[in-house]
Amino acid sequence: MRVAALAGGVGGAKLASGLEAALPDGGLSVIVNTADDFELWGLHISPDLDTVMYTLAGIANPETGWGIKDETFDSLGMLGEYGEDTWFLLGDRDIATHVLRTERLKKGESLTAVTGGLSKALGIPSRVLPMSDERVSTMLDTPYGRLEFQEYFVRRGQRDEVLGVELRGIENSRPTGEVLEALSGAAAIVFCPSNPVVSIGPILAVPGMRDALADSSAPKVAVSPIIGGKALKGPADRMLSSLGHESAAAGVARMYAGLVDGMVIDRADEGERAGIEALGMRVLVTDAVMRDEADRARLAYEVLGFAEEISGSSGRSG
Ligand code: FO1
Repeated sequence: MRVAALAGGVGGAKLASGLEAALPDGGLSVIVNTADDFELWGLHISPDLDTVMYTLAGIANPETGWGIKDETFDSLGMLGEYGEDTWFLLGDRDIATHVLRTERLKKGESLTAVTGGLSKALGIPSRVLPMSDERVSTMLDTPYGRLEFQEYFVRRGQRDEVLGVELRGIENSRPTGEVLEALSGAAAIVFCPSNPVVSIGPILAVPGMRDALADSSAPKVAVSPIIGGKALKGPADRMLSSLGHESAAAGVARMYAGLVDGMVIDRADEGERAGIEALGMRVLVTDAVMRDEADRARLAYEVLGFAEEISGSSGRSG
């Protein structure tokens, strides 16, 4: 069974690792948001690609979910000594990833090829695919002014109200051949529990992505990143509210209406089942919190079972 998953950072990477564990080697393709990418000290940094890569390679920092475990920060310390502002915590080992990525991109390799090479070297059996090889940057309008995503997220600690989102460069982006192939060959497509505005949103906004999803006859299932009205991690709940969406599993379902066949929601949100079903979606209520690896694998099995059930009941060949 081949599965394609759409993912952003930490929450998406966790479910992706569960899916990888539940599938035969090579069965999973993860299509990752790259609109958080930015440049620092001349390095091309792709936080979500790296979070997914490190998680699937089993080397992610278990406390933060991003970065590498047992990391040291001597290079950053030295940059600080030179008087640089060290607001973005780049670890010594992590820096090697950015150095190589930057070098290979400069030589003309695509981000897809670079990521494939890094993933292979880390022994990852799945395909980690940037949503597109063109550069897209999430810009956020806040009362403080217009901020690049990482300035908002890390430098200013997500304290600003988000009043608008611009995906700079999105009109010139397109899904890569690898992404299109992953979607057309998938027996199930999973929207991971990532921020629907700034993680899944940019993936869906790549021109041609929605058509590719619509063209696929595979069942499409989304896992809500909002539980009991709150995001498990990050600012998704506040962002949904300030942008006029409902900070609830049903609010996420509304954003995905017409795109997905089923929503996976937590037991805490059982009361929202009828509202989501009214949108024409099937609903699976389960424990959607991933505390450890066992939870990731269990949720992944449940998600795949749910997709299969949808496939069977709608007469899909998927
Ligand atoms: N997140 C933080 O909250 N603070 C950091 O200093 C930070 C550094 C960092 C370095 C490399 C990397 O790949 C990710 C890093 N992240 C950091 C996470 C990242 O910025 C966010 O999780 C995503 O962009 C949101 O999906």
